[in-house]
Amino acid sequence: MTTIQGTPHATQPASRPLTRADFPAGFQFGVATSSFQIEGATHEDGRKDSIWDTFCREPGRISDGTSGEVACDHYHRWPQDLDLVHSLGVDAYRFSLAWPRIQPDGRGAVNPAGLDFYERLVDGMLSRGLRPYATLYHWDLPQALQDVGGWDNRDTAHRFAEYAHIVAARLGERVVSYATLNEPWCSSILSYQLGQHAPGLQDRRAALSAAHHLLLGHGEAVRALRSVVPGAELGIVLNFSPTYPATGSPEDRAAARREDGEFNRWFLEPLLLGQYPADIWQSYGTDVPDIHPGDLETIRQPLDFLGVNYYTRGFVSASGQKPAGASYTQMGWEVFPQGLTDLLLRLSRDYPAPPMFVTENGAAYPDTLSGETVHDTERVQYFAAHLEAVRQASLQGVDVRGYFAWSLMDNFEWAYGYSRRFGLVYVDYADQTRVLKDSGRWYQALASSEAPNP
Ligand code: IFM
Repeated sequence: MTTIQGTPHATQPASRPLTRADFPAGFQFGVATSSFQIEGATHEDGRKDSIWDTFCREPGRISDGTSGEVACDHYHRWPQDLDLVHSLGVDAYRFSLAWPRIQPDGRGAVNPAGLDFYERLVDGMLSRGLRPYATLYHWDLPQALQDVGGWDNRDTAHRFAEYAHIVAARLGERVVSYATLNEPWCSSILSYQLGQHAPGLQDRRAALSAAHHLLLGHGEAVRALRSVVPGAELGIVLNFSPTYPATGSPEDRAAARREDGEFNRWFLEPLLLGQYPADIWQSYGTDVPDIHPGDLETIRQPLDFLGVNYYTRGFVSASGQKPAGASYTQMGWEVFPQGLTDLLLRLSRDYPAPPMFVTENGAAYPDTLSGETVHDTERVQYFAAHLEAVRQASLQGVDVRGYFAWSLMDNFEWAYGYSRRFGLVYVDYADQTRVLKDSGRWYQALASSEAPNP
């Protein structure tokens, strides 16, 4: 495998607005959300605490001091929210299920009200002609499992497979696509080593153990799901940050290779190759996870799709150099659409990758409501450039089958609380009004354009 380098030509934006005809027949346009970020109703109908409820109660963890208690109140407003998704003209809705609604203690007894909620939601999608793309774990682990070690405890992998089985047994193939995990880098490294996400630990050994158990849980869940929903598409969603050395110096190249290994290859290679990257394994010394015989075979399950979340690249410089002329979103993330083309090309050329979906891509900017809308020109440009980047990859032969904008609406942005807005739809948290932004109208025009002939 080679460290990614920029392809020689910058992405040329199309001179006219993109339409469906610019993408392959059957290409899915969608929008994405996750349970904890939008649902609220954290203690209704039998749901118990997740690690994020606990984390939000710890002083200083969330920058604006808020929590997911109400969020977008989607638990109560889901019919209107699905109407909104439908009004965008998209094909698909990517959502996640809250494990603590379904198994409030993370094991054993199932809470029927939790399953009922997601069944209504899925049926609500189908009745509106929307294809349900479910994610089983988007970070809201039942607190009861954290109390016995969370993902650092190998048993959590088995509990996750059991939970996946319960969900699929109820929702079946009405859900067309099941992703096991969303962004395991975040639920391990960011959460157990960097301390920025729940449970807020700073322990590299625990983080690598959590990462291994997440991947193991993924493999066990895929096996369980295959037996219950053989016709559904099964996969996993990873967040990628392709790394680019600032210069051709050996120091920058080595640093970029290392960052690529820790961020991207550490998760990708066990899944697709059945092994951890040897260079990074060695560099982790005694912090490496305890691997049992058969674990890597379990982790490397045949997949129907790989979900690719892309927001920005890593620009790696041993001397702290910054990219020239770069622009940044409110997250401080560089806007670099070319990275998405490069990433998709690399995944399809260097790995035995299954068909891919861009399962998240989007940008936070400081929106202001102006009259009946939000003029979020920068977000429109961000989406246009990244969709163009997807088109470029597709033109170069990458099997990319869909794109999900992050996010349907503004929501709880984890450690940033409500201070970062990613939505196509503006949410006024004071009264839960939803207002379509210019970016929402832009995406609607694309999704509503005429589809190419199959
Ligand atoms: O909001 C998150 C989402 O939950 C996971 N991927 C990145 C998004 C933006 O930070």
